[in-house]
Amino acid sequence: MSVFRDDFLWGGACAANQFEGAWDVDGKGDSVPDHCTNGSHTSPKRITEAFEPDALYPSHEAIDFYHHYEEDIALFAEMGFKVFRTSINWTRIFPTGEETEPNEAGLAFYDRVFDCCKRHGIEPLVTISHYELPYALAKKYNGWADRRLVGYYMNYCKAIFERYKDKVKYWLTFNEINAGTMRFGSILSLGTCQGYTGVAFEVPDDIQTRYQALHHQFVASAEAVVYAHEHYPQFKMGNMIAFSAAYPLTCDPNDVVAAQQQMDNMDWYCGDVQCLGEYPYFAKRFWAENGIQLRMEPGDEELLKKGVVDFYTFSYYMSTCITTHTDGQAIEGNLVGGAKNPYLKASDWGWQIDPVGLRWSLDQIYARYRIPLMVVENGLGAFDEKGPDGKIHDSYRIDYLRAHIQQMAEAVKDGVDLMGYTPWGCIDLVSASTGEMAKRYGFIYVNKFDDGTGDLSRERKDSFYWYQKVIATNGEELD
Ligand code: BGP
Repeated sequence: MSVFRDDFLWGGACAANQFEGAWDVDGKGDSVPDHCTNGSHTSPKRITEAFEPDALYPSHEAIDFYHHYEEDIALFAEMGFKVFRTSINWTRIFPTGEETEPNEAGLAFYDRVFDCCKRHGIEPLVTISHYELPYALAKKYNGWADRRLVGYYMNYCKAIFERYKDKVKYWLTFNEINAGTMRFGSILSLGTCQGYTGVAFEVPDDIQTRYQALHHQFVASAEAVVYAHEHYPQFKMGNMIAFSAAYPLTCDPNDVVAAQQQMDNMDWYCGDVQCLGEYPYFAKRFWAENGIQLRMEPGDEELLKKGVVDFYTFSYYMSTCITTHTDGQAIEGNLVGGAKNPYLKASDWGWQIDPVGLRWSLDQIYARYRIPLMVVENGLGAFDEKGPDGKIHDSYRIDYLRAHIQQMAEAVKDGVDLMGYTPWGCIDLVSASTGEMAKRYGFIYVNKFDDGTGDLSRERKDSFYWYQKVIATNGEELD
């Protein structure tokens, strides 16, 4: 007997800017990622205001899901997907973010995508904003630093809610909203990069601006949830957090406190606002010690209280260790690095692989919020080489996913209410951190390479057939 619910949502996840391509087609405007060049593990991607003729902008073509969606969704259906997590490209609907009328051609594209999902019995799970802010809003307003973004976001939400009310039930307000607690977030999610050109993740940091911008996102998220609940009671509204599982490197109590603070700032700061409807108890001290003066408007506190989400979703790739000692060896990671854990191995990109940490995270989150959870990103970014038979034998990816599913099952046995699982990049796509194609996550291989070449053809990897079996047996058959 499977431990997972009968209606468990098995599927996969993608984000518009990382796989759609067609960046200027059918009236689409340019978004912040459209201004980012490619990079690699060793050479960072850049953001440019003007498009440089010799530079490569990977989002412009990506894997061209825009013109391959029927083929791709058919492949997802062949694996047995129950759910497909994707995002709407804000700039397809409102090219600069400021229009009063949505772009019909953009809306029609997602009608086609959701209809195609429906034909295959796949439920869409839509991230409203996944690192795809209209560039015009970054340029004119310094992104979310300006409270007027709340209004533009709401215009966008109202347009897509009304249009897709019969096609989409599950919505996530912001991807990895806690990216805003880190410098990375300035480019990725907050768009607080007005006038900046250079290495993307080296935007001059201003913590006051960042936390104010994040507050505006909380307000926008809450307003969207309240609006959705009032007008579309059938909707289920979720948040999305890049979950950082942080362990103390040693049992030195100072390390324990440091690890706790890391999780407070990275995980619970945003989770508490979106699930409990208020800033956590430690926020005041954090603001004071970091010189942050948060400007709240009358009514904000009530709005946050009312706008709590129905379910909690998160990405989980790795864990990290925190230490107050100087001898820890640094590691890289999804948004956040830390110290090396001697018990864990890392991916080729230095992310420490820790399936047990997923069970621990699920238990921690569920203990705190007691609402249904969903793992909406997880996976192994790896170099895939074709074997002599011309196929991708990605046993390393299967091993990674199997171990994580086994730990999800343990968490379910612990009593966690887990709704579903959508591994990241179910079809190969552009990396958010480096802009590479070479960092592949998919069950489906795409012939597209870092230099922009490739015929975009799709091929099933070994993991495709493996995942098909996992879904068919509701997670029981993992070999
Ligand atoms: C998350 C993002 C995704 C995705 C993933 C993998 O932070 O929500 O957009 O890309 O990480 O990261 P990367 O692409 O850098 O390997």
